[in-house]
Amino acid sequence: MKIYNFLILFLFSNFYFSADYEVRMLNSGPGGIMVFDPPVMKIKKGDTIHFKSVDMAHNSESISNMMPKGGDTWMGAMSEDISVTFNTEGVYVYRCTPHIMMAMVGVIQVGNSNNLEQVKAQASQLKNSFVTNKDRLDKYLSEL
Ligand SMILES: [Cu+2]
Repeated sequence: MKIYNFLILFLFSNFYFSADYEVRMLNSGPGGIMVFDPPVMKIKKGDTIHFKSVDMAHNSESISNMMPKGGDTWMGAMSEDISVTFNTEGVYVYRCTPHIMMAMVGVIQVGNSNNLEQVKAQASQLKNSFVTNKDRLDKYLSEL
């Protein structure tokens, strides 16, 4: 009976308790100028990331061709927090809309990384639009 109760508790905790994480949007952080911190996250399906507007004039926006098929897109308002819950597994690259030229991007892996090769192919295109921090996205993706 005890074991049965334990199993029930275990199942419930998996289904109903998902984790919450925070990513700060910064003018300057551990990884340089104009960064998401932390820039690379590995989370589970159903987890939520709160993008915190710490410094002004940043946002978080998904990139439609750098995410898994069927994943939800998001578009945060400038200088405002946004919370995103990830219900589709795969690798997501997102950007700060005004600072994409400075490679203000972040990477989130939700569960598996089945679409990583496709994301890397798109990354080599996106890199061309970076004026500074040209190697940043490659570095992030290599950390997965
Ligand atoms: Cu920004």
